[in-house]
Formats: sequence, structure tokens, C-alpha cells
Amino acid sequence: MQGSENLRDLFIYKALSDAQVQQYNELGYHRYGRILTDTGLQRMREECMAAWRADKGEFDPNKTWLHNALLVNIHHRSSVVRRYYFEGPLVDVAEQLLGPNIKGATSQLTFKMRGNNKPFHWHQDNGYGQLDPYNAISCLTALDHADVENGCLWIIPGSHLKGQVDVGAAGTAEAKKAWVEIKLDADETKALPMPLKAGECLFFHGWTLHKSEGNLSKDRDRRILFLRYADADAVEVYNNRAPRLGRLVRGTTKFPEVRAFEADLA
Ligand SMILES: O=C(O)CCC(=O)C(=O)O
Repeated sequence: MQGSENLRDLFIYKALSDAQVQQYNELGYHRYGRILTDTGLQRMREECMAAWRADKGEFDPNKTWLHNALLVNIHHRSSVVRRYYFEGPLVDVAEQLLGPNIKGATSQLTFKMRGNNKPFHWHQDNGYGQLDPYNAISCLTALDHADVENGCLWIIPGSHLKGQVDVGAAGTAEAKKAWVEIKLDADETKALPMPLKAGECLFFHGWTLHKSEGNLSKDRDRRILFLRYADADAVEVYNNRAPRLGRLVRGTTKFPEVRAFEADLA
């Protein structure tokens, strides 16, 4: 992809209104709606699938969840993801919700291909990698239509207001490396499905409880690009409070290692 390509041919920029910011603060999530243009969606599917096929091949029920569902650092492998992550509309959203100093904290594909009927249990994203300050946002961009049948996300509105849930040993650096699964209790009667159309985006707070059920459709994959942003000074609580390394996408940071990290990644 050409670096000079107009970002507005790929991505749809819209600022959140004050009412939407307030609603996010109350409910812990926001449905942005369409965020990729048709061209952006097509590029993203092509580049993500090239990386996915090279590493993963076809879905294989005999392989681990990690193998079947996750490809980390996709921005190293796809220039359109890189531009979306570093320069796209989500950076503006992150600024509205986190403040002026922001870094990318995670980029990955989280796929639930047809045949993958494994649920992903209730958890907080900040449980899998506790960052402080506790205002990181997770942004899910759908590369396919996602609905209840093919394993869309479910959320408990307002659950972030209860703060960080202690996950004990599952929240340690060792558990994170080994991808120990977290299974929090949640009041299912309050859960809402979050269907998305391809090219739409949902974002939510790092404390918002969410889950997904298995993909029970016969012929539809559920492919999601998962990006996370944090305050530029955010540290990893589980890792002796070392700064989370991620590209500085806006503003400044007190950590020189964060300023230097991926600064040259075009
Ligand atoms: O891929 C899924 O279904 C769930 C992903 C998720 O909740 C996460 O990565 O935090």
C-alpha cells in the first residue's frame, strides 16, 4: 500500500459528541458504526488474510485456541492496519476518551472461524494485562458481519464501574505468557449482544465485562481486528510496573523507551 494514499479513502472519521462521551463513561462502551470505507475494508481483509494464511492455514479443531484464534502484532505485517492503528480515526477517539498523550498498546487479529465453537469467557481486557492508569480502550473492528450465531461479542453495560476484578494468579506475567484463560462470574441477565456489520467498530473500557460464544454458523467466519490504546505513560502492573511499550501515537510520554519504540515504523 502507498503511504501517500488518502486516509479518508480508507477510514471514516467522526468525532464523538459530548453526549456520546458521557454515555461511554456511563455504559463502558460505544458503537462507532461504520469506520472503514469499502476500499479500507477490502484492503484490510486482503492484508490480514495474507498474514493469517501464512501463519495459520485452515482452522483445525485439533490445534490450540491460541493457534486458531490469535495473531499478534498484525501492524507489523499489514501497512493498512499500521496506518489505521497509528493515524486512523481511533486515535482521535482515544484522545477524546484518554486525553492528549496516547500509545498503541495491543494490535492483533482475534478470529473465530467457522467450526470454532469455543466460547471466550467473561473477562476484562485489563485482567489479561493490567495497565495503570486504568483507562485503556479496546477497539474491535469487524472484518465480517458478526452476530449471535457466529460468535459476536457480548457486553455487560456499566460493568466497568465496579473497577478492576482481582483474577489472582491468572493476572500474573507468567499467566499472560501462557494465555491462562480467565473466567469471571457475571450476571447473564444483564448481557447484551453486540452485533457488528463488516467495517463497523465497537470500543469499550478495559474494565468492561465481555465474552463471546462459539461460532455456531456453518459457513461464516467471524474475523475481528482488535486494537488497544492506553495513556502514553501507562505501566504494566503485572510486570513490576514497567512501561508498556507501544508506539506513541499522540502527545508526549515521560518514558524515553516508549518515545523510541517503533518511532521509525512507517
Ligand atoms: O475473539 C473473541 O471472541 C473474544 C476476544 C476478546 O474478548 C478479547 O480478545 O478480549
